[in-house]
Amino acid sequence: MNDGKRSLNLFFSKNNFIGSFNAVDLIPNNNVPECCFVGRSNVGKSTIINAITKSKKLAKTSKTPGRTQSINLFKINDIINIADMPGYGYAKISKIKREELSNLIETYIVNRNNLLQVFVLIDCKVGVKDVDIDIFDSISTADKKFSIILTKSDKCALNFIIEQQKSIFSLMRNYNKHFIKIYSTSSKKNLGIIDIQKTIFNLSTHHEI
Ligand SMILES: Nc1nc2c(ncn2[C@@H]2O[C@H](COP(=O)(O)OP(=O)(O)O)[C@@H](O)[C@H]2O)c(=O)[nH]1
Ligand SMILES: [Mg+2]
Repeated sequence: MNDGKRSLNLFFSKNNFIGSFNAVDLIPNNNVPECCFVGRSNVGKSTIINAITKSKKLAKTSKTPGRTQSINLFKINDIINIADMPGYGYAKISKIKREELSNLIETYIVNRNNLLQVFVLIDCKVGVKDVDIDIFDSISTADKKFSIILTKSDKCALNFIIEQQKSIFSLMRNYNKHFIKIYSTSSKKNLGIIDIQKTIFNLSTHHEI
């Protein structure tokens, strides 16, 4: 097991930043399998990408919500891309900017043909909000697969996490064609990160584009 862990870490430690894009047409590497991390602003998208790649600053993290306003693309081991998406649902940016960002996210989900899986991050303490449901709807309409990652589990008691999972599972009955599974994670405590690594690793090897 430890060896598996070490080789996964080695796999993910070979990574590079491809670029930052504010239009889907501009994103290169559309022949490489890709997964993306979406979720509300400040939910922990960039932090989990750093936890997965075992790097401190591959993806820029921030205490201030609403910072990332473009799609940041990373390549892992030359064989799979990870996209760090702009956060949605942040109230303190203008309505126009908010709409621009949700259009960018939606266009990406619909048109990015090499996108194999979407990870939707949900803050364990906060749970699912209407803006998250909009994203589940967009992903299903685009006929893409998604999994849910509960983040910041270090902030919640185990019972609370279990209740949160139960309520999400019952909501997911509406999405059974596209929903895959729920992961419970803490980037801070390195919990559940290896399960995401395994999934991404498998995507990189068993893909069809
Ligand atoms: N306690 C705790 N805080 C976290 C965790 N992951 C991220 N954070 C914090 O949440 C804030 C937002 O994280 P960030 O990755 O920038 O969120 P993003 O906007 O979704 O990319 C930062 O202050 C992080 O340190 C976690 O697992 N546990
Ligand atoms: Mg971010």
